[in-house]
Amino acid sequence: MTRLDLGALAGLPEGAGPLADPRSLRTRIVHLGPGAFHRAHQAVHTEQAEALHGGGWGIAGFSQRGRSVVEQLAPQDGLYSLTLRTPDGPRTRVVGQLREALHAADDADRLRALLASPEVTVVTLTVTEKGYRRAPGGGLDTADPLVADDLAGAHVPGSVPGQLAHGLRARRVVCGAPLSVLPCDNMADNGQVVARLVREFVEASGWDDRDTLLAWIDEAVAFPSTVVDRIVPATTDADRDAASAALGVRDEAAVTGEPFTQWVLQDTFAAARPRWEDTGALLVPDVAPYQVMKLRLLNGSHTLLSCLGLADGRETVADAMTAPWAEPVLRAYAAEVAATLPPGLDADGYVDGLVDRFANPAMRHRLGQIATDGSLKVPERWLAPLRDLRAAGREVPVLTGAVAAWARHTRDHRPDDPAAGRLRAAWDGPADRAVPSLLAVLGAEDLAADPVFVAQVRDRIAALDTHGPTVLL
Ligand code: CS2
Repeated sequence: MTRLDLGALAGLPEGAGPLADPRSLRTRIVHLGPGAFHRAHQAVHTEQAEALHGGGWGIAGFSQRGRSVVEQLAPQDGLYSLTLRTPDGPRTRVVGQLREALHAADDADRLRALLASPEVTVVTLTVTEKGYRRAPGGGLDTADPLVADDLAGAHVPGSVPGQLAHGLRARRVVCGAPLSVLPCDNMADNGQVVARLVREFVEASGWDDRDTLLAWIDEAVAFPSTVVDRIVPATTDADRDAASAALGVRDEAAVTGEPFTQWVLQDTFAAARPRWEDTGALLVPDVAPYQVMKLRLLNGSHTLLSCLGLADGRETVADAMTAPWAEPVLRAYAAEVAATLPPGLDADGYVDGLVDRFANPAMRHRLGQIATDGSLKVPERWLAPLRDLRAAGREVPVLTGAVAAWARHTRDHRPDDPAAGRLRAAWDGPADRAVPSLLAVLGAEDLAADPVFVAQVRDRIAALDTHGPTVLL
């Protein structure tokens, strides 16, 4: 089978081509981390805006670590297909908005040149929680080896804060044109988080122009916060085969996702952007209400389902949802957390939607994928509401059980987590120190120092060991 590329577009089945002609685009957006999620979400909204209004909003995607995404996309001229798993069966079509598939280190000069170009007015990021290189307190982790190398003057910046800071430094000198930097990862206040990391990088850089650069960033660079939502499982060989069969050409870069999509953007842009609001995205003054609802209800439920489901021998979210404990546990979790959401949100309706989305039998979203990097996800998803509720004097039985479920997961599996070594060490040390040590890995020294909470978590671990997930009810 020949490979998908620009030359193959004319031969695609009816309705399977890009919404906008890829040849009419130029690079106006730089994206860091062009993995499956970006390709199934922001790139698709951008293509829809392009089809409606033009503008030539092509994207240059820069992979951060591995090279497989570049190897899949570059021979295909950046083209790939998105298969939506709708209730009426899969729908596959090619998306053409990604015009350059590059690597941040191999193509560092191109990255810097694009960030300095006045043609580029938007930078988006999906680099996962760990890609931001934050220390547990939230600031730049200067002890992270990539950050430390960058601060020591590495010629090619390896960390995301380093790449952004170098790019902005070049931009100020080359054109000084305003720019918007939009993180699209699951973190509260993600815009402010990135603004702080970039500033701290510049402050620590030792560059002689750092004060001028910081003043220019304040004036010319916006960091809108965003909330992104679409369930996008890691692509499997079977997905690639099915997409290729539907297209009649081989697609090594195929992605799949659910039909649902949400994008909420803080309306504080500094420069031109695609009209995403005409593609269903919401532009609002403050994304926080949407952010807490999504992080705490959707992502929090996901993490809970992954810990409980893997312990129950389940493989995917949909498979876990067929367990008798799953929906009652999700609803009990949501009922506890809902008290921490801003007033006026329809939490019940949101949870009904989640139950349907999670149960979609056409989606094969592996629990093991969600369980990765738990030490960075748990604080955002569970500890923020847990602290809010405890501060209000409320009981938190389900969240305590959730923390216990995660603790068991770190005990019984070898987690794929940047803190894997410290998690293992917590269990290899004295038994009575295991729970406080795990909480310390989460950056929750306050909870680790609370003997009542520690005893409750320990009790719930034992209860889960004996009785399974229904102890959360
Ligand atoms: C998931 C998210 O892997 C995870 O941690 O909770 O990737 C989730 O599928 C997306 O945020 C949905 O928008």
